[in-house]
Amino acid sequence: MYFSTAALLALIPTAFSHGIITTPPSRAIGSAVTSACGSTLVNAIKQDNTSYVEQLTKLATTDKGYKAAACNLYLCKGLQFADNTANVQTWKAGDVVPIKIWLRIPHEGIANVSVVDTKSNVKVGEFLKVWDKGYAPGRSEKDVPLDQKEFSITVPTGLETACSNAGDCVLQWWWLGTAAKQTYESCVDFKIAAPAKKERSFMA
Ligand SMILES: [Cu+2]
Repeated sequence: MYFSTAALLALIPTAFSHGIITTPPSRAIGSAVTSACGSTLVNAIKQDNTSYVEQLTKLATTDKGYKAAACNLYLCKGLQFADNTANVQTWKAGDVVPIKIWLRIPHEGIANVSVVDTKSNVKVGEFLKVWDKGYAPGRSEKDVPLDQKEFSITVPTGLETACSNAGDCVLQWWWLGTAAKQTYESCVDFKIAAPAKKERSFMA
Protein backbone atom coordinates (compact mmCIF):
# COMPACT_ATOMS: atom_id res chain seq x y z
CA MET A 1 0.00 0.00 0.00
CA TYR A 2 1.24 3.48 -0.85
CA PHE A 3 1.02 6.36 1.59
CA SER A 4 1.79 9.96 0.69
CA THR A 5 3.91 11.88 3.17
CA ALA A 6 0.82 13.80 4.26
CA ALA A 7 -1.06 10.58 4.86
CA LEU A 8 1.85 9.19 6.86
CA LEU A 9 2.00 12.34 8.95
CA ALA A 10 -1.73 12.00 9.57
CA LEU A 11 -1.07 8.52 10.95
CA ILE A 12 1.29 9.83 13.61
CA PRO A 13 -0.90 9.96 16.70
CA THR A 14 -1.01 13.66 17.38
CA ALA A 15 -3.02 13.02 20.55
CA PHE A 16 0.37 12.06 21.90
CA SER A 17 2.12 15.11 23.05
CA HIS A 18 3.60 17.54 24.38
CA GLY A 19 6.46 18.54 26.68
CA ILE A 20 9.99 17.69 27.79
CA ILE A 21 13.04 19.32 29.40
CA THR A 22 15.61 20.07 26.71
CA THR A 23 18.16 21.91 28.91
CA PRO A 24 19.92 20.38 30.80
CA PRO A 25 19.64 17.09 28.89
CA SER A 26 16.82 14.97 30.30
CA ARG A 27 16.39 11.21 30.48
CA ALA A 28 15.80 9.53 27.15
CA ILE A 29 15.33 6.00 25.83
CA GLY A 30 18.03 3.32 25.92
CA SER A 31 18.55 -0.33 26.72
CA ALA A 32 17.64 0.02 30.40
CA VAL A 33 14.17 1.42 29.74
CA THR A 34 13.59 -1.25 27.13
CA SER A 35 14.26 -4.02 29.64
CA ALA A 36 12.24 -2.33 32.40
CA CYS A 37 9.23 -1.14 30.40
CA GLY A 38 9.21 -3.17 27.17
CA SER A 39 9.58 -2.15 23.56
CA THR A 40 5.99 -0.90 23.12
CA LEU A 41 6.65 2.05 25.42
CA VAL A 42 10.06 2.66 23.89
CA ASN A 43 8.62 2.74 20.38
CA ALA A 44 5.95 5.21 21.49
CA ILE A 45 8.60 7.51 22.97
CA LYS A 46 10.67 7.13 19.79
CA GLN A 47 7.67 8.43 17.84
CA ASP A 48 7.11 11.26 20.29
CA ASN A 49 9.47 11.92 23.18
CA THR A 50 7.01 14.45 24.67
CA SER A 51 4.27 11.88 25.24
CA TYR A 52 2.24 11.61 28.46
CA VAL A 53 2.10 9.08 31.23
CA GLU A 54 -1.54 7.95 30.91
CA GLN A 55 -1.06 7.03 27.25
CA LEU A 56 2.26 5.32 27.94
CA THR A 57 0.65 3.34 30.77
CA LYS A 58 -2.05 2.11 28.41
CA LEU A 59 0.56 0.99 25.91
CA ALA A 60 3.14 -0.42 28.30
CA THR A 61 0.72 -2.56 30.27
CA THR A 62 -0.18 -4.51 27.11
CA ASP A 63 3.48 -5.48 26.65
CA LYS A 64 4.81 -8.78 28.03
CA GLY A 65 8.14 -7.06 28.58
CA TYR A 66 6.63 -4.49 30.98
CA LYS A 67 7.81 -4.79 34.58
CA ALA A 68 5.70 -2.42 36.68
CA ALA A 69 8.09 -1.92 39.60
CA ALA A 70 11.24 -1.52 37.52
CA CYS A 71 9.53 0.69 34.93
CA ASN A 72 7.93 2.97 37.54
CA LEU A 73 5.92 5.00 35.02
CA TYR A 74 5.08 7.82 37.42
CA LEU A 75 8.73 8.61 37.92
CA CYS A 76 10.25 10.14 34.79
CA LYS A 77 7.74 8.28 32.55
CA GLY A 78 9.68 5.08 33.17
CA LEU A 79 12.89 6.47 31.70
CA GLN A 80 15.90 5.08 33.54
CA PHE A 81 19.03 6.52 35.12
CA ALA A 82 21.19 3.82 33.49
CA ASP A 83 20.35 5.29 30.07
CA ASN A 84 21.40 8.79 31.12
CA THR A 85 24.70 8.35 32.97
CA ALA A 86 26.53 10.46 30.38
CA ASN A 87 24.39 13.50 31.28
CA VAL A 88 24.69 13.66 35.07
CA GLN A 89 24.86 17.28 36.23
CA THR A 90 26.99 18.21 39.24
CA TRP A 91 25.55 21.01 41.34
CA LYS A 92 26.08 22.61 44.71
CA ALA A 93 23.69 24.56 46.90
CA GLY A 94 23.13 28.04 45.54
CA ASP A 95 23.85 27.16 41.91
CA VAL A 96 21.38 28.77 39.53
CA VAL A 97 20.42 26.28 36.86
CA PRO A 98 18.75 27.44 33.64
CA ILE A 99 15.96 25.13 32.50
CA LYS A 100 14.38 24.99 29.07
CA ILE A 101 11.14 23.18 28.31
CA TRP A 102 9.97 22.24 24.86
CA LEU A 103 6.18 22.66 25.16
CA ARG A 104 5.21 21.12 21.89
CA ILE A 105 1.44 21.32 22.43
CA PRO A 106 -0.06 23.23 25.37
CA HIS A 107 -2.77 21.98 27.73
CA GLU A 108 -3.63 24.49 30.39
CA GLY A 109 -3.06 23.22 33.89
CA ILE A 110 -0.65 23.10 36.78
CA ALA A 111 3.05 22.36 36.95
CA ASN A 112 5.98 22.22 39.28
CA VAL A 113 9.68 21.49 39.48
CA SER A 114 11.11 19.56 42.39
CA VAL A 115 13.86 17.23 43.48
CA VAL A 116 12.60 13.67 43.80
CA ASP A 117 14.19 10.79 45.67
CA THR A 118 14.20 8.07 43.01
CA LYS A 119 13.97 5.13 45.43
CA SER A 120 10.82 6.35 47.18
CA ASN A 121 9.47 8.65 44.43
CA VAL A 122 9.01 11.28 47.13
CA LYS A 123 9.88 14.95 46.85
CA VAL A 124 12.98 16.10 48.73
CA GLY A 125 12.52 19.52 50.32
CA GLU A 126 10.34 22.28 48.94
CA PHE A 127 9.10 22.80 45.39
CA LEU A 128 11.64 24.80 43.42
CA LYS A 129 8.99 26.16 41.09
CA VAL A 130 5.19 26.00 41.23
CA TRP A 131 2.47 27.08 38.86
CA ASP A 132 -0.81 26.42 40.65
CA LYS A 133 -2.90 27.59 37.69
CA GLY A 134 -2.57 28.84 34.15
CA TYR A 135 0.39 26.75 33.07
CA ALA A 136 0.70 26.15 29.33
CA PRO A 137 -2.39 27.94 28.04
CA GLY A 138 -3.36 28.40 24.42
CA ARG A 139 -3.35 26.28 21.31
CA SER A 140 0.22 26.28 20.15
CA GLU A 141 3.68 26.61 21.60
CA LYS A 142 3.85 30.34 20.88
CA ASP A 143 0.80 30.97 23.13
CA VAL A 144 2.73 29.77 26.18
CA PRO A 145 4.38 32.56 28.21
CA LEU A 146 8.14 32.47 27.82
CA ASP A 147 8.78 32.26 31.58
CA GLN A 148 6.90 28.93 31.62
CA LYS A 149 9.31 27.52 29.05
CA GLU A 150 12.56 29.18 30.10
CA PHE A 151 13.32 29.78 33.74
CA SER A 152 15.92 28.90 36.32
CA ILE A 153 15.94 27.10 39.62
CA THR A 154 18.30 27.61 42.53
CA VAL A 155 19.77 24.43 43.97
CA PRO A 156 18.63 24.38 47.61
CA THR A 157 20.64 23.42 50.66
CA GLY A 158 19.77 20.16 52.36
CA LEU A 159 20.34 17.82 49.42
CA GLU A 160 23.90 16.92 50.42
CA THR A 161 22.97 13.60 52.02
CA ALA A 162 20.05 12.43 49.88
CA CYS A 163 21.52 13.44 46.52
CA SER A 164 25.28 12.99 46.74
CA ASN A 165 25.23 9.95 44.45
CA ALA A 166 24.14 10.13 40.83
CA GLY A 167 20.89 8.25 40.34
CA ASP A 168 19.58 8.83 43.87
CA CYS A 169 17.71 12.03 42.96
CA VAL A 170 16.31 13.68 39.87
CA LEU A 171 15.22 17.19 39.14
CA GLN A 172 11.71 16.54 37.83
CA TRP A 173 9.46 18.86 35.87
CA TRP A 174 5.85 17.76 36.29
CA TRP A 175 2.88 19.13 34.39
CA LEU A 176 -0.78 18.16 34.46
CA GLY A 177 -3.11 19.40 31.75
CA THR A 178 -6.13 19.60 34.02
CA ALA A 179 -8.85 19.45 31.34
CA ALA A 180 -6.93 17.05 29.10
CA LYS A 181 -6.06 14.89 32.14
CA GLN A 182 -2.60 14.31 30.77
CA THR A 183 0.48 14.11 32.96
CA TYR A 184 3.96 14.95 31.76
CA GLU A 185 7.23 14.27 33.53
CA SER A 186 10.76 14.96 32.48
CA CYS A 187 13.85 14.33 34.56
CA VAL A 188 17.39 15.64 34.81
CA ASP A 189 19.92 13.44 36.61
CA PHE A 190 22.26 15.22 38.97
CA LYS A 191 24.39 14.85 42.05
CA ILE A 192 25.44 17.33 44.70
CA ALA A 193 29.17 17.99 44.67
CA ALA A 194 31.11 16.97 47.76
CA PRO A 195 32.03 20.06 49.78
CA ALA A 196 35.51 21.37 49.08
CA LYS A 197 38.00 20.30 51.73
CA LYS A 198 39.48 23.15 53.69
CA GLU A 199 43.02 21.87 53.32
CA ARG A 200 44.67 25.11 54.22
CA SER A 201 42.84 25.67 57.46
CA PHE A 202 45.48 23.88 59.56
CA MET A 203 48.41 25.72 58.07
CA ALA A 204 50.26 27.87 60.51
CU1 LIG B 1 -2.83 16.23 24.51
